[in-house]
Amino acid sequence: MSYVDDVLAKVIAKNPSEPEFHQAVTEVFETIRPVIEANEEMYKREAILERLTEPERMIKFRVPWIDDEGNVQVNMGIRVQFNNAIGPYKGGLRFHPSVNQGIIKFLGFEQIFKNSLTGLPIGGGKGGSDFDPKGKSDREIMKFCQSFMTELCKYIGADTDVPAGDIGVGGREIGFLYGQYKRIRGLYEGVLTGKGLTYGGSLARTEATGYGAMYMAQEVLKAHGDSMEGKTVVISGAGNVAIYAVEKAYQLGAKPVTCSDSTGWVYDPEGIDLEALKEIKEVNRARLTEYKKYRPNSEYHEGRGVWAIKCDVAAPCATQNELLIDDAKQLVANGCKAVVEGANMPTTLDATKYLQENGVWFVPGKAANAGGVAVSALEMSQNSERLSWTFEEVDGRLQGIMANIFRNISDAAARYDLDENYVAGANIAGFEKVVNAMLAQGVC
Ligand code: NDP
Ligand code: 2IT
Repeated sequence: MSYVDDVLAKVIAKNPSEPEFHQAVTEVFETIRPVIEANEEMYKREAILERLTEPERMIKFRVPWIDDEGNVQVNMGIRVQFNNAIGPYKGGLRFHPSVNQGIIKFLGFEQIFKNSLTGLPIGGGKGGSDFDPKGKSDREIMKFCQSFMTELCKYIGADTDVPAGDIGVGGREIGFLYGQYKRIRGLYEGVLTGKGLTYGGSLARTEATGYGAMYMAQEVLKAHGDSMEGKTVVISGAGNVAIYAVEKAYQLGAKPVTCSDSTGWVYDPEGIDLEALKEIKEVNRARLTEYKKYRPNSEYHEGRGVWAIKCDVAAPCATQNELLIDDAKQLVANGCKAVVEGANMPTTLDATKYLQENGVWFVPGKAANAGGVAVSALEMSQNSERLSWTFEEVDGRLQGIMANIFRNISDAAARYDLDENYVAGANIAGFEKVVNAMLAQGVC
């Protein structure tokens, strides 16, 4: 058995009931196989793949809090510090009832390679809780965040581990988490990113992931002699990433026509009304059923279904495994040219393969959604020098970083005769930097 297959089998056996983690590791291992096989003895001797798949540290803790009725509630909190070979652990916190150890491990594993691709000095980590923010009052959110940080603050710091937002964690939650960290640790430091602009946040961090995904779409089209101008874009999700993907799609001259949440989806043939979407989701924290009140000519459907709409570019921006094989078939049949993953691992392995085999340019999340964490790293830089850069400065750097990522993943794929396989390119380019650093630092 080859070294890659041997370690993959061990990872699956050693981490039962973690299908998402198996999926993420399988995708990376399958695509870095040529790199490993070119130097198998050395990688095996150094146990690189075993070290890469075993988190450096996992912290699990109880999060007790008291709801508005005075009842004691208990949730699980977790932080996976996966790999700090190239910088402090960096990655978001997810608050969603589906959160478990396997999901946080898959996200933390992906983050290692994504953060490497940004070209910035950040290692990989991820955390979260099975807490469900839906339907909770602001007071309850605050009490939960304070309890969560009371435990987490022992393990993080501006130079050790710097969390940020993810599903269910946005500006409101980061504010409450930051306040509690400051209070307990007595440090006013850049321990979290995605902070508010009045207390150390970076301009353009809110927009960064969605903007970055659309910059990536622009890059991949440009590489094929085309542009976003006049393109129809199908987007899933209606959260932080989706909203700013819609905004940037318009700025690039394209027309985003869909969005979705966990109850249903909207098709607006004239183009999604960005202001309505922001009001529904950012201000009112309401459901997409409200959208029709703003746009009577739009369609609202229960369940899932955005991938059935004809488009040039598809951007899954909600959650993992939301674009399935039948969706991939529909996209191909409708002439879709490019898929850029705004979410983390939104496309299943078989759907990815189908899209690639049918000539769709497929840019995986660890490259396409890296704009968020890249601007987080820029927020860390600004905090360190105690300065704030302008929106134009940060956005300009973001655009440069996305173009650089596209160049690097294209080059890495070409070096192994895997032209246009951006999944392989992203995994190889991300892997090379981390592994060089690991080898240089010895067995640790
Ligand atoms: P938000 O919480 O802001 O929005 C998530 C959106 O996806 C909501 O519309 C939500 O609907 C929908 N959604 C979430 N889970 C499910 C589910 N199980 N089934 C159906 N719909 C679901 O999160 P973000 O926009 O920040 O994150 C979206 C994706 O992007 C995630 O995969 C995240 O890991 C990834 N990402 C985020 C980054 C960031 O900077 N925020 C950076 C890089 C990647 P509802 O409200 O109904 O639950
Ligand atoms: O998946 C991700 O890259 C994020 N949720 C953002 C992480 C960060 O530290 O900004």
